[in-house]
Amino acid sequence: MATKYTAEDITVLEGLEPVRKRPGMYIGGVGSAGLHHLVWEIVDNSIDEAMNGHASDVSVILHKDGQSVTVGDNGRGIPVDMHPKHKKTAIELIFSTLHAGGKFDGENYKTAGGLHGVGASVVNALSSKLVVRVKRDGFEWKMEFRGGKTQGKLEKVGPARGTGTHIWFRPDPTIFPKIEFSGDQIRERLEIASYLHRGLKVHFHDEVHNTKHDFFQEGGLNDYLSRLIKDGNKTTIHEQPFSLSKEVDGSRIEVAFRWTEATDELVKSYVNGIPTGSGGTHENGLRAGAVKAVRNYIETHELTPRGVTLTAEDVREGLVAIISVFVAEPQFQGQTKDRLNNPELQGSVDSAVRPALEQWLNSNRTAAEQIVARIVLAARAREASRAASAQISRKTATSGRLTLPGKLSDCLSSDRSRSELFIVEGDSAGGSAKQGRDRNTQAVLPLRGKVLNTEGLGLSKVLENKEIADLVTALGCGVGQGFDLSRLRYERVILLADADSDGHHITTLLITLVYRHLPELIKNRRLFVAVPPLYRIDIGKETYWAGDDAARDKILKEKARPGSKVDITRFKGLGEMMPKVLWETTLNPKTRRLLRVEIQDALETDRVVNELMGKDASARFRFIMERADQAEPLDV
Ligand code: 1YM
Repeated sequence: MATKYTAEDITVLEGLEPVRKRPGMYIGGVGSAGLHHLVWEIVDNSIDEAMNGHASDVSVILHKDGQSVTVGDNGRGIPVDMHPKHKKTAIELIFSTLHAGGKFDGENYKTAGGLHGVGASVVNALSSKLVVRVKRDGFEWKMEFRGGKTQGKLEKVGPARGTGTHIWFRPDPTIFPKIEFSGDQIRERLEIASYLHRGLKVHFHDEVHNTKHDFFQEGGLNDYLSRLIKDGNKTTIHEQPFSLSKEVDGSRIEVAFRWTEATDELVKSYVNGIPTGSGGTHENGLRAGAVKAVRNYIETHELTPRGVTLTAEDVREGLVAIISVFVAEPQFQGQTKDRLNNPELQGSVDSAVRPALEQWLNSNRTAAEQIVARIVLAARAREASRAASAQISRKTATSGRLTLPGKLSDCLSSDRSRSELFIVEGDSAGGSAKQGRDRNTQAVLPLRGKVLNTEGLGLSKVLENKEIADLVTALGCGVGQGFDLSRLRYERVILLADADSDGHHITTLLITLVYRHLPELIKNRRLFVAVPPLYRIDIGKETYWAGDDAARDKILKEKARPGSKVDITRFKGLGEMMPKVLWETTLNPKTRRLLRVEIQDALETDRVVNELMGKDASARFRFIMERADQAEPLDV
């Protein structure tokens, strides 16, 4: 219960002249921000009254002239009784003297940010005209001021039902060079206030734009969080947000957050309902507490990934968070006074968030797993793109070279527009390709064993596979959110596997990997499949190469004369091909055939890749890429 307010409780220090002389000291400046500050001050008094349990509705009207505002509430009404010592009414003291404040018991928070209850008098001092109407004890009262000075006595208008305070004011044009209130700014601030003060009903009538808004958010911060995620077009990682509302050492701490797939971090912070755009101790405490909780969870459940260290930034990537604290004596810092500086808040917030979040993770295991996977992914993407950017200057920096996979035989030229990467199945085929290639422009990366089937796997799982991680590193363009085509180290990425069904399977797995995790390579027409020959056909002194049975038969039909000596060799694999032959048939841009991997129907491709997953690989191969015998040779 709030202590009953009487006029005796007001401490008077001085008149309003100092405010008119140096407005900047009280409202930050006389520009647009200072002008709107006047509205916030009066609104804050109404919100205080509501938050202390005496009012349910706050209303604001931006009048048609765009230069005057009315703020009202249905609270107790500003006291109108006479101050025994000063022989003035409470309302007059509140509006016409500086540092006059009400009496607050420990249970109440004053939301006023830094002005500590002097808001009403500051607004009055800086208004050419201000009219306050109070309904209280069965009557309506009215008092008028000009430039902060009373215009006659407190007037008893007449009997009235209900209670409340309404203040109309017009800022002083001799103080503010430009008086033009922004309906959008007021609306936004009021809407946010309705999120920060759950259950508060806020009404805004913008007479300039002829619009009316009613804000009431039952879900409080959680509703605000949903709005931030929706407005930012962010994809969430887990179903339910984490939220907390706790009293610590006399401060109220309210927090809501959720992880998204976004690569940035978004934290909105407030102190006593006032935005702290430059953060401060409460934000620091939130970050520290959240990071510690997640790290603890990862350690306790032995989820630490191999080969990558999780930084605090990894943990916070994609986080969308709101922290709202109510503090008895906020200290603000910084140029624009929008950073909270109360040192005790950091510890209070940290120690409120950490155990609560840890407990939440433990009782929401699905969400916890999704969050941890997201964080590991952030770490892997960070390391992959760091490696990639280190490689960018592969010709100039030796240290950059060292981070490339050891088995990559890179090309010598640093001209990316001419360079190609062959991804080759198996070490022996890799050996032939390495010897047979044009080492100036062609790089070779041999892959060992079967490639991981990535269909249906999350990026973090995919990157745990060493072969794939090496491939991503060699490409240099990063993966997932960190993908950047401009950092791709090669003009063409060419898959080279045996012409048999095993080879097709491997090609299919690699296309699946690219399709799901590096789709930009396909979209930008940078992925190709090489067509190595399956047959060598010697007819007399001439040698021909055929990629499949149909090509073989065509050559035999067209080239073989009756009686000519025909010798057909079927290659077992690329590995047994002489390097020179491999160059002639498969690598040499002048004579080879390449198939470009294209997606003609994205939805259909998605369906097929999905459907055929784990089924006959060569069938899938036929679906995904154009068939060799249908494809036009590419002039690349
Ligand atoms: C449109 C702005 O100022 N409402 C309002 C203000 C006050 C009270 C009620 C009030 C407070 C108390 C007792 C108390 C006051 N504020 C101050 C000061 N609306 C608006 N509604 N009875 C009524 O705090 O004990 C003094 S009274 F000075 F803090 F601003």
